[in-house]
Amino acid sequence: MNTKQLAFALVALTCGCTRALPPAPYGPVPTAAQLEWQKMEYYMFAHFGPNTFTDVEWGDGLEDPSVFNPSDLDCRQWAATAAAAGMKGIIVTAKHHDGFCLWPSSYSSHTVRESSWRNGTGDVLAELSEACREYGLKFGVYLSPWDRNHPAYGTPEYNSAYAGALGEALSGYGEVWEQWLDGACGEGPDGKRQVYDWPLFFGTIGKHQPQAVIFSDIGPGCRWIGNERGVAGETNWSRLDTEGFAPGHDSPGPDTLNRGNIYGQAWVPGEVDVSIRPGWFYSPSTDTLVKPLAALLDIYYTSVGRNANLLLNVPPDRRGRIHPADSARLMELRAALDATFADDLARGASVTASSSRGRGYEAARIVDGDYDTCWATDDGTLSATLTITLPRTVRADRLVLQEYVPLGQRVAQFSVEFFDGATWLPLAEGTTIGYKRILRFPAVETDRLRVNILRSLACPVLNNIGLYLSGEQEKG
Ligand code: FUL
Repeated sequence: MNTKQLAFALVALTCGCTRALPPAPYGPVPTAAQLEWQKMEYYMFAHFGPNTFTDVEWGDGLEDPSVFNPSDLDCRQWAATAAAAGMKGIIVTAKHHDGFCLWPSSYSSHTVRESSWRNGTGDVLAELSEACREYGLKFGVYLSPWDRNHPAYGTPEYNSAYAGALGEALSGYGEVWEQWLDGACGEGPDGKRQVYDWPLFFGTIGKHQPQAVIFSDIGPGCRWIGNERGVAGETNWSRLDTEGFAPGHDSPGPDTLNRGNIYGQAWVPGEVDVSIRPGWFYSPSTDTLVKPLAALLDIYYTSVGRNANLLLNVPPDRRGRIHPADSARLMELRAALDATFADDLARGASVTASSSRGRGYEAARIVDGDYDTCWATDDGTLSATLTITLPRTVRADRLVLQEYVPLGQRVAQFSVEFFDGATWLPLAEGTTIGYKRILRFPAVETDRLRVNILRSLACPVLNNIGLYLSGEQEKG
């Protein structure tokens, strides 16, 4: 250190303006692609294929490919609907269990090429990927490993055919941000047994789309949440122990997938997949059974509100368009969420903490609207209280908490209190926070809140608190 540097260091020390050392990461942390994926929060699933026309959920692969014949396919309408709904991407069933490929795959004879749609010249993946680009949406593909049509299914050759099909879907249509590999197999005790070559499949994805987040029961990019009801665990760790497990029958039980593992060795955040209708595929019989707004709001709060992403299935109809009943409901959901989250009542609040790491990690960082600034305590401090004093008394019924997950997930227990003008009263409590936790409670009037971090596995690092009043409840 020269004299000038020494003088600078001394001045910095005396005026206390040296930045505190950043907290070390705790446990596994997200890759850049996983973090970007997590920030997307909400996107569309599109189940589309022969089942759309035959009223079945699991086609047996023996269906005549000519049944696939959308009368007026318009993938730009899917994309426009998703974008207007505030969704950030679309994942399409490029190949479901019936083996039918929505692109003219050279590894199958059960594809759009064999259908009567556009005399066999159509390609849904080409149109949808193009529409997603036009509307600024990410594009993802689902290719079911279980295949009820492919003649080689049940033999080692199937693995190379499946990897070949994957390679086509992942190299022909631009960027694929999420690859969906479901674990279903309904072959039954006397059915065909396929030993999947997962390393080959993952290698194929890595070769063509190294940034793609891979969904399966156990990741590695993101994991199934253990049910199709739209409900992540109230406790939901983004860590999972995957050693010794495989997607499908060999995955951990649904309860584990629902909650993750507190000390899991891998970063595998949860994704909630659920359909807006009773089935995954379109059927005219469900036109009147699109989930009501209240059910979709519940799903939003038990997915995005519980540290998981929401993959909401909106199945295109027999024309090849999103049905008006579904799009109307999506717009209602968007309006309700916008009405709730447009105005952060905690913006401009003053925040103090029972403990803070020092310069650069002050409590005020959690209300500055910047994702990458945070409040943190000293390394040894595993519990702390944040007191949020609002600029004025407000009415509120939603609280958003966010941990800065680029440094791992830490908080295991917390509570929230509010000041009712005379005394502090309990408002909410919970276990994990993670990337985002949204607490719903009956509306209160208050000008002060306390967030008590009661148990953290390492020093807590929070980057955001938001307070809101939902439009829904105000309407009564
Ligand atoms: C499951 C499938 O069996 C269902 O048909 C649906 O595609 C769902 C999203 O995944 O594994």
